[in-house]
Amino acid sequence: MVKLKIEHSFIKSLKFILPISFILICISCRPNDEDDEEPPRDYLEQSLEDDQKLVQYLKSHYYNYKDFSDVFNDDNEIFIDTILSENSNLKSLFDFAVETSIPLASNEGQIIEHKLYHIVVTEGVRMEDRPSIVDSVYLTYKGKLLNGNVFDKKTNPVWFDTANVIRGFRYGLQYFSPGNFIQRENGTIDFNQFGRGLIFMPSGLGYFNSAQTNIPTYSPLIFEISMFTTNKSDHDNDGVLSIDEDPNKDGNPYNDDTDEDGIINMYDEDDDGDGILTKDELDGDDPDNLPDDSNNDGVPDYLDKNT
Ligand SMILES: [Ca+2]
Ligand SMILES: [Ca+2]
Ligand SMILES: [Ca+2]
Ligand SMILES: [Ca+2]
Repeated sequence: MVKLKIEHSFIKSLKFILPISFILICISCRPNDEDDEEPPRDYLEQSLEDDQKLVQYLKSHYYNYKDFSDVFNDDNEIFIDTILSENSNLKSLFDFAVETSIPLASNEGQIIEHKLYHIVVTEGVRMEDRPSIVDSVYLTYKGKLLNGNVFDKKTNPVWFDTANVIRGFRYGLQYFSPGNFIQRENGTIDFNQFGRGLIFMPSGLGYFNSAQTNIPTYSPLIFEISMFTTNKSDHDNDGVLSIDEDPNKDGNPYNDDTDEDGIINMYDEDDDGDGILTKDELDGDDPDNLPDDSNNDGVPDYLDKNT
C-alpha cells in the first residue's frame, strides 16, 4: 500500500512548521477599510444566503463514493459531479454531509452561527491523532468554488498551523484522522490508510468580503483534503499544549487571556502575568507531571496571580 513518497527531510522536520501557503493565511485580519470600498455585507444575511447555496449544491451533486466503499484505496481520486436524471438514483453529497455550527462574532459583537459541512470519504487509522483547532497538520488539498473552479491546489503535502488558516479549514480539519507512515531505507516516507474527505464552508468561515486570487468576495468554498499526519502544538513552548490553554474549558483556546494583557494564553509565556514564566511555574519543586497548585484552591499556580 505504498501511495505517497515524501523526501526524508520532510519527516525530519515534523516538529517544525514549514511552508505555509499564502492562500489560507489568517483572514480574521481584514484589510483596512478604504474610502472606495463598500462596507461589508451583513454577516447573518450572508451566512443564510451562503447556506442556501451550499445546501443546494450538496443536494444536486454526488461524489464517487462507490470507489471508496470497502478497502482503503489511497490512490483513488475523489471527484464531484452533478446529479442528472439518468443517475438520479445516486446518493447526493447532502446524504453524506455532517453539519456543524461554528459561532462567529460579527464586528458588532453579535454571535452568528455559521454552518460547516464535512464528509469523511476515508477514515484514517490514527483517530486518536486528529488535529485540534490549534494543532499542525501535514496534508494535501484542493480548493474549489461552487462553480467547480479550482483556486488552489497542493499535490505535495504541506504543513499548516491551523491557528493561521481560515476558520472553515481550521474547524473542518478536526474531523479527519491521519494514517500510518513508514520510512524506507532510501529515506522516502510512505503514507497509507490516511483520512480523506471534503469540507464545505460559507464565506463567513472563508474570506468573506476580502477577495483573493481566483476567489471572488463572498464565495462559499469546497476543500478536498488528505490528512497525512499531525503534530500537537505548544505555541509558546511553556509545557502546556495549546489545546489545553483553555482555562474556561469551552474547547476554544482562542478566547482565554488570564492576565488580560491582550495576548491569549496559548501565545503568552506568562499566563497569569505575575512575572514568573509559566514554564517555571508549571511543575516546579517536585515534578510529578501535574501542574502545581501550592495554595490548593483548584487554580494551578501558573494561572493564579496569588501564588
Ligand atoms: Ca503552551
Ligand atoms: Ca476557551
Ligand atoms: Ca495573556
Ligand atoms: Ca506566571
